[in-house]
Amino acid sequence: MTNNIIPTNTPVEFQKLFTEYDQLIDRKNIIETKSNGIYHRFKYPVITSEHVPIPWRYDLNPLSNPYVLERIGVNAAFNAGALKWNGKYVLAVRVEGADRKSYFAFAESSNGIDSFKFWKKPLLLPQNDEPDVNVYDMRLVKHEDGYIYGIFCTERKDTSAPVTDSSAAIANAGIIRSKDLISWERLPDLISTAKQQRNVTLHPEFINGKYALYTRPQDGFILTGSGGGIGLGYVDDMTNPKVKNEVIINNKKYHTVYELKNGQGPSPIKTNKGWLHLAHGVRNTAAGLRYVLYMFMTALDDITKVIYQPGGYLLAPNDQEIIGDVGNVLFCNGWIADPNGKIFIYYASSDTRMHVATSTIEILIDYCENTPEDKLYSNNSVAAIIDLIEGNKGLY
Ligand code: M1P
Repeated sequence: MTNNIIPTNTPVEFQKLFTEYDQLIDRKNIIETKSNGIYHRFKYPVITSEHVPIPWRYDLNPLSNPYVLERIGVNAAFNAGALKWNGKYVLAVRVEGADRKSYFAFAESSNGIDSFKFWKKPLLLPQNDEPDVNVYDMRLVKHEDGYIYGIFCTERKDTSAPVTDSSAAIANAGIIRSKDLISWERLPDLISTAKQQRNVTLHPEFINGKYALYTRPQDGFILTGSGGGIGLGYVDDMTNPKVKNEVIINNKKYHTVYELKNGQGPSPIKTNKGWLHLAHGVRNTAAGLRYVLYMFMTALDDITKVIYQPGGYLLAPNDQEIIGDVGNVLFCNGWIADPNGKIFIYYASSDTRMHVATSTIEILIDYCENTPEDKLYSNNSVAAIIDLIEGNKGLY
């Protein structure tokens, strides 16, 4: 029994909640045997809104809650940062309440694929002078300076917008750091020249003695305007996080899966062949925006230089993943590489739930090196297929 905290005299309705909850947490995940060879999906999501602990949602006192009503609803649990910590697979989950406010809550699992359990309480985020209205999409990265950084989007109302626009918002990167994932120090928000910043994360190593930050500068809250692309800039001191020399290292491009916008996912993983990057690419369709995940690699001696970029997507919404609060979206801001080379890709579907897909460093390098790049014209795509067919002559 996962949550043996209900006294035996608890009304049976409350006990039922805990029993069902425990069954969900204890459910074993099942690897999908059908695979393209690049990764394996799993049958069950690893975290959903139902994984949020009962005491966070219910008043368990029968006197004040005689009808066993859920008092604080959860809308979704998605877009989690990830880190291997004390031998556990730890996710910093974006939990979104029924009130539309997101917050962060840590959950951990021993094997990375199932039995994720939330820690005792969600994170009460330290605030700067201007409080965050909403926070989301934390990237967790262990930097070589000895700190674990949590870089997330902080959103506030755009007070310069006309009063008729009640939705206008400004997004920026909020930054916290810790040495134990328990006590967190809030640093100033990112200082950059862009009006909006989302999808910011930290390169895990110093570059020429400076912190290197992946950014995504854009003009509007949803639309990139003249900005967009995955940027890279440098910061001298994280306690005064002013980004300098920001350049775009991976741009949006016409008629690709990242035509409208893109964003760095988690911090890149170092390999002996280069840095592995996972990002999201967005295009427009008649049914709205479609978010997919794609990969690229950058050079070990120059992290601004893309050395491989397979054409198309690595992962796109599949079956039930297409449906959710914001449909047709895959988003990833957390992955974990084990010392044996196994990789756990924690991705969210349709702004609703968390999944895992597994692969290895070796396979993802092979995927990046040997998948034809997008040559931007249909006929070039056909030429790549014909090359493959020719190469396969006599082999089947
Ligand atoms: O709704 C899809 C995603 O939209 C945003 O992504 P981007 O920053 O690329 O525009 C984010 O708000 C993300 O949380 C969300 O999943």
